[in-house]
Amino acid sequence: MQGFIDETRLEVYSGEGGAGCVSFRREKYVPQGGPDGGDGGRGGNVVFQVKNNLKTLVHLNRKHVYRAKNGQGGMGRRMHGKNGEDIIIEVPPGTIVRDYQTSEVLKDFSENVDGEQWVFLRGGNGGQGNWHFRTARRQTPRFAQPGTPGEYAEIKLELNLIADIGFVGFPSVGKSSLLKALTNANPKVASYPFTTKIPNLGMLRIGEKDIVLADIPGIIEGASHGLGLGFRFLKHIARTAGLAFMIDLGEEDFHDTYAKLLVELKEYNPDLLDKPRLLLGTKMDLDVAKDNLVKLQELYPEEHVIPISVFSREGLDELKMAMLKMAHK
Ligand SMILES: Nc1nc2c(ncn2[C@@H]2O[C@H](COP(=O)(O)OP(=O)(O)OP(=O)(O)O)[C@@H](O)[C@H]2O)c(=O)[nH]1
Ligand SMILES: [Mg+2]
Repeated sequence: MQGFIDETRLEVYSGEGGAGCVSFRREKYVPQGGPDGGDGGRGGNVVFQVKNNLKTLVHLNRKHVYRAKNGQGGMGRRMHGKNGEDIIIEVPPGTIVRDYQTSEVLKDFSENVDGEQWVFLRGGNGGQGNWHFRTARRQTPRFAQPGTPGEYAEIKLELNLIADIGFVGFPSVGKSSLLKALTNANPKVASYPFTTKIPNLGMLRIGEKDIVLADIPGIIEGASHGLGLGFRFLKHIARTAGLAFMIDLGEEDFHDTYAKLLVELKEYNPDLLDKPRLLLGTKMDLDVAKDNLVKLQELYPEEHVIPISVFSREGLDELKMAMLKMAHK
């Protein structure tokens, strides 16, 4: 879905190099051992890695500061300090990294392979230990080299979102309520039709995976010919992996809703009917809904109806799993 951008600001630090060590060999019967201070370890790098199972930047929304580890100082007996661990920041394909202040593009992960890494900031170098500084005239160097500092950057990550699953339904079936219940989005919900005027996107995290859900304005009969609002936004569901059709089972006249929705979508673009789809019966907390669910299932024995209620949260886990399967098939 073009025009929907997920973005987040990060501060990243690579690690400092560890200091070189000042040390002299100490052994029994060797009163004046030579210098044996080892080198410091390299500081950790700031590395980005592309992960195909990520679809959004939500996983980076809570923490904004990322630091690689510093290198360890050198030690006696010419022992090297350990290199500082890199910090690896995972991003979905399509992420763009910009300088926060200037907006200059630093990296574009559009053409990427799963697992591809990019070293953004290098860690500082470790300092050399004092044994490097031994010369004929200077047998006991009492100094070593410090590590070099790490680097810092303030950046902005951006991602153009494409919805995985679009909600399709008449006005007031509870599309926005469902988006609100499942994701970080906060769309307006109200009991009158056409509450939603432009599409809303929300991100649902299930374990390690993200799914982008799109709530579009309600569709009515004649939408494909321009009636109502939904029509203008049908193009936004053209690139989704699947559709969730929603039927309000709290309503008495739900019987032909599904057929009407299919007609409107087909008239608009027949390809939409080739997408995998789910059929949801909504508002199951209402008394009439139980009977209506049985009737809906009788009307469409070939469809697997998932009964849900945003109020009681019935069916939401089953729905999440079904959407996950659809989006990451
Ligand atoms: N009883 C019951 N009411 C619900 C449920 N989900 C939503 N509603 C109510 O249904 C009404 C419409 O909800 P919305 O989420 O705004 O519906 P929508 O499909 O986004 O409507 P439009 O944006 O107008 O197309 C609101 O009054 C909600 O409180 C539910 O699970 N149970
Ligand atoms: Mg709505």
